Amino acid sequence: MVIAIVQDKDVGGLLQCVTREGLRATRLASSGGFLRSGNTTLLFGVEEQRLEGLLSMIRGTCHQREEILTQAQPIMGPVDTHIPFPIEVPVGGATVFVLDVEQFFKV
Ligand code: 2BA
Repeated sequence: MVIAIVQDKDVGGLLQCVTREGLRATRLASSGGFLRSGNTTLLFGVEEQRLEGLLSMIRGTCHQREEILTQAQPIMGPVDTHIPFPIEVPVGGATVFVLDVEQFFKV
């Protein structure tokens, strides 16, 4: 199982690429705890032999960008109060978790 947190701008290209290769994906709307802005979490159930192919599609389609943070978000602690705003934060390409799946079935 691959969980990829992807910037919204990169999702279309990545999904086009993976569906062309016959891989399946589930798209969840999500948002980051730091910027509090929208991103997309993709779940891919993939066989081990197709894992590297999927990871290179993610690497090839997801790019790093600078996002502007204009004010402290409520979740940030007192340490953040000394940050001079606005600040530029590098976001992405993609944040990827690869997990072993114990069972997979459909009913
Ligand atoms: P955000 O939490 O909104 O984070 C956006 C970007 O802000 C991060 O980009 C990183 O460059 C910066 N950032 C986040 N937390 C920070 C902190 N405590 N101090 C300084 N800079 C910080 P990415 O690392 O590319 O992460 C993009 C998005 O991926 C995150 O959005 C979050 O939704 C997710 N993500 C990243 N690491 C994660 C993790 N370990 N667990 C769960 N989700 C994660």
